[in-house]
Amino acid sequence: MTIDEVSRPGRVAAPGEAISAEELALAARNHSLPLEALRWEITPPGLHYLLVHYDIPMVDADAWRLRVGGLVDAPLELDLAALRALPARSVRVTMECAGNGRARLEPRPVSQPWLVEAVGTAEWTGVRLRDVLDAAGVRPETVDVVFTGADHGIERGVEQDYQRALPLSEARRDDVLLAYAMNGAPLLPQHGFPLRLVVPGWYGMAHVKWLVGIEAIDREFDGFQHAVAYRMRQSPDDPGEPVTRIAPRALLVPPGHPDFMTRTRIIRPGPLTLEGRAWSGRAPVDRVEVSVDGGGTWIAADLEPIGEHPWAWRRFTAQWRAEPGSHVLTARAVTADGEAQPADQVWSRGGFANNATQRIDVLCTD
Ligand SMILES: Nc1nc2c(c(=O)[nH]1)N[C@H]1C(S)=C(S)[C@@H](COP(=O)(O)O)O[C@H]1N2
Ligand SMILES: [Mo]
Repeated sequence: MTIDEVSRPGRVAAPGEAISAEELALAARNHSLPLEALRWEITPPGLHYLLVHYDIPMVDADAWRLRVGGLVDAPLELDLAALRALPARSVRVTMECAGNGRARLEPRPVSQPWLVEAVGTAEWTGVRLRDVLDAAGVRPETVDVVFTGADHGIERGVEQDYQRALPLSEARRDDVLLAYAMNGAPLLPQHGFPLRLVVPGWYGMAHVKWLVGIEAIDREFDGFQHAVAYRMRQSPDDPGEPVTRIAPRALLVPPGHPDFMTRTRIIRPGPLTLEGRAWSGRAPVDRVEVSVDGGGTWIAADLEPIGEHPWAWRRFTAQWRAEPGSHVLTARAVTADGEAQPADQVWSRGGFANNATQRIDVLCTD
């Protein structure tokens, strides 16, 4: 075999082409949030979604170092003790994979086949990225700051370390963290032990795990995960806009109890409180609407106020008197800028940012 046979270009499935064993293998490694776990404000350990492009590296915490270099006055080499000695800060963040919603697209881009649940919320603790950039003396001519993970692989024929960058202004935001703890405990191996970047409001790909390097550069970063992946392309030669901030989304906790195979929900007739969570990395969510007839008619949900955690999802509830029969439940978030979740898919070749509304089949019976 050759590398080109092993590592093929991205492609879109043929009409009606089923999800392949390769996609199943990815889906079994990278799990989503079980929707019932939307009940928790902070996602319990192990239920946060997971996305790993290559392998989870086994990092020896004692030997590990973070190297900060490039356009800086004083290159740094920091161990965990040095990072923990800096002022600590916690931020509650809802993180979502940019590919969430991909498996529902028609035609379907062939990749990790997420439905709607590639999301989770955690309390991240660490040091401000800005404090570390200031300690290194990042020069003003810096354009992008590049983050390198300890993981390594091949993607569409290109061998690489996982790397993503942020513009300097974004990297210097008050709430961007180098996090060594998740929900008060050291990061788990799969979530980036011993250190990861956390960029509130951005899709998951920006939050580089297993961080080993930070480099200030004088140009826009053109690595694979920027120039090739994570762009909203309509065709292979479309340059596309980069994928950055999380589009608004509301998800309902499926009510009642499920059928094992179809996941159809069974509920009894009578009054019922529907609940869910809504978030956006763009303008804040202003309101959530719920529909029990597949988006034909909408009712306003009660939405928790923003409170102290502007980057975390917010709970909403709606009252419903269920009548016997079949129903399709859905919800949509609308931001303060008037951006509403669409009923129709948002299509791109990579299958990014498809925030089309959820659909839950419900059978109401005695
Ligand atoms: N080093 C590294 N960082 C990474 C990734 C990766 O494969 N390698 N995956 C990214 C993507 S695409 C997502 S969606 C998030 C997922 O974070 P989680 O697994 O902690 O939920 O991590 C991001 N950070
Ligand atoms: Mo992702």
